[in-house]
Amino acid sequence: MKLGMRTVALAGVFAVVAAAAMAATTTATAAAAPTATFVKVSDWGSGWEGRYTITNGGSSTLTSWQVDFDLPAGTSIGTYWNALMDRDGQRYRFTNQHWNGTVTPGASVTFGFLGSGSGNPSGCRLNGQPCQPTAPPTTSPPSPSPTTAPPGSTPVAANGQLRVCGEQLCNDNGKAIQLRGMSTHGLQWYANCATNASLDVLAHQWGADVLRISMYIQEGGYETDPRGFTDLVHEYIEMATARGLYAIVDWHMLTPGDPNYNLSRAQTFFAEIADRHRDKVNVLYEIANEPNGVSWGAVKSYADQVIPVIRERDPEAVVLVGTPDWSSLGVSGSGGGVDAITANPVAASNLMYVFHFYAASHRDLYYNTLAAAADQIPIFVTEFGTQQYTGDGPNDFTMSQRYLDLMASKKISWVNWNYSDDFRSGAVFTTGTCASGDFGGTGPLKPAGGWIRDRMRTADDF
Ligand code: IDC
Repeated sequence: MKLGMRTVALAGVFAVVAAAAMAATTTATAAAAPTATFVKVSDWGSGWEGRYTITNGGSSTLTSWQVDFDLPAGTSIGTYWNALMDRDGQRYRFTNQHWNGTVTPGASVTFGFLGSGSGNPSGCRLNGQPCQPTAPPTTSPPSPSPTTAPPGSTPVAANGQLRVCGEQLCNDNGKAIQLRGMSTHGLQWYANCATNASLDVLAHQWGADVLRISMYIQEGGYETDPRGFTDLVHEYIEMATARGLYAIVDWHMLTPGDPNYNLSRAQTFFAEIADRHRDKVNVLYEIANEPNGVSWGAVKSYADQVIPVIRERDPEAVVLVGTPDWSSLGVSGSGGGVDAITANPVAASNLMYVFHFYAASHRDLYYNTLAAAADQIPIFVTEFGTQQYTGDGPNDFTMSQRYLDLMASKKISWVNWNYSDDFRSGAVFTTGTCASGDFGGTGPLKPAGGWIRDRMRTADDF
């Protein structure tokens, strides 16, 4: 009897050891070749975030990779990052970006995307071979544990489609958030400062959440080549998207100051932008950079004619409306101030009003205006500088820090002017940086660049 029990017990031990040995064998077999493993990281009903991790279990280095899979009808992919995407019907193909194609033995890379609909990928192939060479386990799939957690989740992956909730900007889960980022300089002058290399630095070293794509209309901008500038903006939206950044499409009207002067151009431009990018969750539309010399009524009339063009195509996206007197909410001139806006607001949801300031010039007057207005209307600071309103002259970091503290406490999103190597003090890079193509670290930064980079690198509260 005792012996019998002992035998049973030993048999039990043997069974466990055998199972462990088999598991080890399975793992060893699975590890012999590169694999691609899919995890649905989160699912919010109408959509989800998916990630593939490619692990090189083989003994030779992969120099490129390509993952193909099917999605069922009704399920599609919008935003994606850390890969390039192609699509043939419901068959999707992701290939490496130039910076993550090499996977040494034992290493892994991850790319991700946001899906809508409820289906899952199937028929996965990695470089033409099944993504999982061995039969998938019959037990429940591994839960998304620390090993599958995102190495470098992006701002868009974390927040999804933004909306305006009360006076705040909210993410997909209804949490009020603050975005921080940089504006390009005018694309007609400094497109060479916003490249794949510089945007990698902005996304991965600076920790930016948002890129403002600043397309002037006059001064050699859009009006001189509508097709060329529209294509350039498409390209920048894709570049921001590939890095999981939000993209503000800035209709950078400045001179003349009446936005109605460019009304039909704006309608043409935004129709195409919204058509092309309607399935992305990361595009914000800034329809008038800095109205000036006009009343709030003129700006509102313009907004009333541009917003429907966007909404017809991209119903949910956040729209940003410039305000009188160079987007000062009217404080610096005769535009009528915040009261003119609250008395006659734009009748559209997911809409925010734009405020710009240059700390060394605008000081307490603008600070107090911003502090008061933020409790009354949704505000997005799409442009500010730590220097004078010329974008030049000495920095006032003390005053700038007060503004930043205010914006942090009220979760007002901000974008700093500007990500270029223009000679003025407000351009973050020293002259010649963009031609050199070496944007990393703090070496190429002017004082304003180093200061703003430090403030962007602190953790986001998403
Ligand atoms: C300035 C640029 C400068 C350029 C000028 C052209 O720094 O190189 O020659 O525009 O108009 C704004 C504007 C922004 C200005 C910036 C600094 O939105 O276009 O950039 N500024 O003057 N509003 C307040 C300041």
